[in-house]
Amino acid sequence: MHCNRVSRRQFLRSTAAWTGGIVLSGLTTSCKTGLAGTPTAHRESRPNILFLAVDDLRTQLNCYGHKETLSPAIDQLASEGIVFGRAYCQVPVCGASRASLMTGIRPNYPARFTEAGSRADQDTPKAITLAEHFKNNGYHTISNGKIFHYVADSADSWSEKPWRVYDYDTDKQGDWGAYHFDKIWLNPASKQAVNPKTGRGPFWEMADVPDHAYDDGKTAEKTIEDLRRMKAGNQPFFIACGFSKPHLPFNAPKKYYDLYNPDEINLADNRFAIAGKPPECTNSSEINSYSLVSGWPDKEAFHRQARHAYYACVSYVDALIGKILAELKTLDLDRNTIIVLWGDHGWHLGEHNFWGKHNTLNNALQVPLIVRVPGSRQNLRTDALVEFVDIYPSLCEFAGLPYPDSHTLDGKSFVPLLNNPNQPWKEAVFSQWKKAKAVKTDRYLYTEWSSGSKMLFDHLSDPQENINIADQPEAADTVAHLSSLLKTS
Ligand SMILES: [Ca+2]
Repeated sequence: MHCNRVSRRQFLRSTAAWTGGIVLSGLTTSCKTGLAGTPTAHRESRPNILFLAVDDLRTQLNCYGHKETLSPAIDQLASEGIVFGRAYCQVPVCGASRASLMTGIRPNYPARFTEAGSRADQDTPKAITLAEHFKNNGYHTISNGKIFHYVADSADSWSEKPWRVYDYDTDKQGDWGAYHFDKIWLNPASKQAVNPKTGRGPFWEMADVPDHAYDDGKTAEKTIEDLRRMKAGNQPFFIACGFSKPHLPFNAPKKYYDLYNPDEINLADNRFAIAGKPPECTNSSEINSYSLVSGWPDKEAFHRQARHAYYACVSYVDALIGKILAELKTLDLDRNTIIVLWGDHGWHLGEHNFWGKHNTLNNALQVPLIVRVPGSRQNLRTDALVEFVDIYPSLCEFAGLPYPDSHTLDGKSFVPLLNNPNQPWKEAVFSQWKKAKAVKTDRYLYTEWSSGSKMLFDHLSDPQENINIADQPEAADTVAHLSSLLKTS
């Protein structure tokens, strides 16, 4: 097991502690702020948490080396904090990934965290979620937009009823388009192009509207209002703000599309099948539930349009994040607020002619993760392997909270990496997708299916994952080692 079991006493004796802006990692000190669990926690004794989730955002950001994507606000955040260059989600689908992250518990197919609609309160009913743990320790916790997949999941984690522009309590799988059609697609032309099988509109649109016309703009405004409201009080806060873009459909205000010249958008240069790909490794069919996916003059035109639309949504969300971070600074809350930004899983943008998530290729598993801690060193980057189950224990350590009593956290706090980003760290991180188990090490990404199929990529010689070398005789020892690692996960 990859657990990091630490008793409350051990934790308080050896953890880092929040000291009003400086992370003291590795010091042998008691928690300076005293025992956690006091419902009267004071603002100055605990850092606030601003928890920014971005749906379906892969590392398609300027600060991750994708220079063609315009993400100035996130890049600025990255320059003030630490970029995790090799962070991995536990499950490449919304609900399961979020449920795992918010409980700090790994998926275990088929028992828990396997589906798009997985719920933490159903799969792990006894677990205290990350937000609930902060609430129980004196924080005022707020959920805006998409944090859990369903707004009703673990709703008692929050001090206030979790907020969304439209209440998804009644949302059922498959009727998203019909249910919210007039709210999601704002361009009148989109309503004329409906996929007859699903009732959904186009996979992309641009409408000449202000930021707040789409849901994410309203979610940002609500979050800014909450920051102002929390500023007036003395209670530390944990505000989670979950944006729904760049999840399909790629709908964003026109001005974000206009940031890009479509003729200059580069396409994936490996738009071909993986050599030796097991049949179990498949493309996502999600984009096909929308309209305007077919009928393009050629494949390149479709690839270019889909990338353009994804980039526009990234820039839209980036601008909204910029507004929130500007308000945080205006309110002088930035000096004692820890910011965590994450995308819930990766996405394919035409590599191998794949679009979307739902497999164990690196593009579906690798995620953006950026953390800014006031008073900590800035402009850091680490290539240490970290995974989403590490976020729960890390935030406990940042805030000087003990780990929850309800369950064992499967992750390991990455707080020490802020002091030394290059130190030896985890040998491997683990992901699952249905009957596939995957392990990522420094050099390799290996997947094993319950059917016996295997897939191995050497990221040193083949970072694009174009050739599955699992069956090559010279890879036998590597496969045996990685397979043994999987059995420990
Ligand atoms: Ca997602």
